[in-house]
Amino acid sequence: MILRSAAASPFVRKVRIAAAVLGLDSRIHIVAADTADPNDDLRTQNPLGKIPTLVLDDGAVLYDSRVIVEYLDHLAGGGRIIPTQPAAARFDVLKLQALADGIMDASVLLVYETRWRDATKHEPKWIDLQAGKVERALAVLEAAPPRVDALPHVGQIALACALGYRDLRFAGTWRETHPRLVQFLDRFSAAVPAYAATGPQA
Ligand SMILES: N[C@@H](CCC(=O)N[C@@H](CS)C(=O)NCC(=O)O)C(=O)O
Repeated sequence: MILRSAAASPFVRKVRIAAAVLGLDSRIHIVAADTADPNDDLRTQNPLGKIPTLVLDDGAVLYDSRVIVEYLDHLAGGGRIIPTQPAAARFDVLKLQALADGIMDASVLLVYETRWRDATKHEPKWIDLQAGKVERALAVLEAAPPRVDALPHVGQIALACALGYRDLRFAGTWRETHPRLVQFLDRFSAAVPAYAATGPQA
């Protein structure tokens, strides 16, 4: 399988950690994609031109990290990093993934504001809207941080990637005010070697 990727993408990192903890990483070949390049064949593989995009061995394509992690979990037998039962546990995990993905989405949009728009055209109200999502989500998570399991579920993986992206692009400012999330990430990083192995500098 081929994973269209970029080293800094937190969504790609989520997929790579999921593949590693499921023992599937050796079956995935990482191929860099340039989402800004109209000639990159990423846009024929995924009309949205987004990463992660996974090209399967038979040429079929899956995209969106949530779909890809669901597929990887299925390949590994199912119910490994996305619980199937009890339903309450399943939806808690999926909700945590959605919250962490939301932090990543808002953070990526903030990065794009500086990448794609001239400084004179930055829109403070829109920046505040995105920053508020991150702030509120981090506050909710700080109040009740998830535990860390030896085989992490996809919610824990996504949260680690969201925090890692805040470290990379926002100078880790979240650390000062979220000590319980710092502890979560320290524990996650110690329990899941794939976290360090998939970092942007790795
Ligand atoms: N919901 C998507 C989000 C993926 C995403 O936003 N990826 C970014 C890179 S971190 C991207 O491809 N950006 C290029 C674009 O939006 O055109 C997922 O979970 O895979």
